[in-house]
Order: sequence, then C-alpha cells, then structure tokens
Amino acid sequence: MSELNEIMNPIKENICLPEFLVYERPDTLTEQEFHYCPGCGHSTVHKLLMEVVSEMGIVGDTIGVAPVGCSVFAYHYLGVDMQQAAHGRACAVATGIKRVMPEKIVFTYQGDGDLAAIGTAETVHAANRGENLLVIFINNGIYGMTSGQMAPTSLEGMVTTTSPYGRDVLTQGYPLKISELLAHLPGVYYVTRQAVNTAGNVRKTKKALQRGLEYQKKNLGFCLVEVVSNCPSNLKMTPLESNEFVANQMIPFYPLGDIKVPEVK
Ligand SMILES: Cc1ncc(C[n+]2csc(CCOP(=O)(O)OP(=O)(O)O)c2C)c(N)n1
Ligand code: SF4
Ligand SMILES: [Mg+2]
Repeated sequence: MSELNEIMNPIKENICLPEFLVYERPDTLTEQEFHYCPGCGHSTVHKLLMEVVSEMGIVGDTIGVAPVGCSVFAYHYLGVDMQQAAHGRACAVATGIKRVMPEKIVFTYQGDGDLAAIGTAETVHAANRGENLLVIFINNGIYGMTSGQMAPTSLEGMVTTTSPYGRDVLTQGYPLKISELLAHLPGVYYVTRQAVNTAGNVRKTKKALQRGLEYQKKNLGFCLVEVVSNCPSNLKMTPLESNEFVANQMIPFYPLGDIKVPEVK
C-alpha cells in the first residue's frame, strides 16, 4: 500500500499544480451534495452564481431568496445568507430585505412555475418599482418539482402531465415571454436571456450573472437574468436529449441574448 502511495504521490502533486488544474469548486459552494437529477441545469447555475460571488469577493454581503420549486433547498448549497420564501413570493421578500439593508447584494432564484405563474404579480410590481434586485429566472418550461405539470412557459404543443395532448393555446394560452414583458418597464435596468445547454452558453450565463450583480452594486435598478434550462426527468429524456430539446425547441421560441441593455454612459 505504501509503495503504491509512493508511486501515486508524484502524480497527485502534479495534478495539483496550477497548470494541471481543470476546475476548482468555489469556496462559496457548500460541500453538500446536490439533490438535483443528473444533467439538471439548476446545478450548473448554482455553480456559476457561486463562482461569480466568490470572484467578486461579495460572499459576506450577499443575500439570496429562494422560494418553492426544485431549487427549494438552494440554502443547502449556496454558501451565502439565504432566506426561504413561500411559493411565488421571492420578489416581495427580497424587496423587504433590500430596503432594510440597501448595502447588501440581494438576488432571488426562481423557477418558471414560481416566477411566471403564482409569483407573476410580485415580480411585475417589483420590476415596475425598479427594486434594486437581481432576479435569476430558471425557465425549464415545466413545473419540475411537482412532476411535470404545464407552466405558463411550456411550449405550444408540449406534452405535460396537465396537457397530455399537447399545450393547446386556444384553451391554455400562449407561452409567456416574461423577459420581453418586463423589459418594457421603466424601472427595469437590465434583461438578458441565456442558457446552460452548451459550454459556450454556460460561459455567457456566468457573464450575465456577473453583470447583474455589478449593476446592483451600483444601485442601477431591477436586473433579470433568465436562464433557459432543462428538466430531463419530467421530459423523460436523458440529459443529452434534454439539452437537444433546449437547443431545438426552447431556444427557437426563447431566443438568447440581451433584451434590455443599459446605455453606455
Ligand atoms: C402556495 C403553493 N402552491 C403550490 C405549491 C406546489 N408547488 C411546489 S413547486 C411548484 C412548481 C415549481 O415549478 P418551478 O417554479 O417551475 O420550479 P422547478 O421545479 O421547475 O425548478 C408548485 C406548483 C406550493 N408548494 N405552494
Ligand atoms: S425534476 Fe427537473 S428541474 Fe427538478 S431537479 Fe429533476 S431535472 Fe431538475
Ligand atoms: Mg420550472
């Protein structure tokens, strides 16, 4: 055994050299194992968000609000101060926190069932008031946590447990483009839609999160980062198939890129 250790040690040491380092978990992510299904975009966004918080050096100044949805246990993973909110109420809770402690950096982390259904009113009014928050909106087109019911964001024709024949827009309405809707409001400073289905998109999502937090540091108003994501379990797909679904079905309807970009002054 000790011989084996001797053989292995130089290799281990080499692997730890900076030039061999491929990835390092940010110190802002706790060591708690994610409960998310394999391939779920929530894990990627958690990781990116905590990388940004760590790189910006704002861990002690950041407060997150996570309501109900698959990310209900976000407080187990995100190593910043976290507050749980009732389903749909994240923007209302975050408004209170930010107004009491305006020097803190406050974000919400909300699913599409949460933000675009039960919490639409809170979100629209917080945006319209220009609350100085970063809202992170995970649009996977479905109610993930409760086994795949139709969300306002589900695509036309999409089969879900509550639309077994496919979403019929005549009776169930059209998929709701929250980002475009909020971008019209004067209190909203920055709106972007990104995705985490490819390495390139992951990098762009990280940049968008960083911009959202930096704008908040400067008190510039309401920022929304929508992330088009996947739900392999409820789509009954492998992680790879669900990423193809994002690329071929979701992104054509929810095009990626900045929707409201601050003017360069
Ligand atoms: C007041 C209230 N209504 C309904 C529910 C049931 N519920 C829990 S999570 C959820 C939907 C979550 O979907 P989404 O926000 O899209 O998050 P995802 O799980 O897809 O990430 C619903 C309807 C609840 N917990 N509380
Ligand atoms: S049910 Fe869907 S959204 Fe929830 S953890 Fe699993 S893959 Fe992710
Ligand atoms: Mg969802």
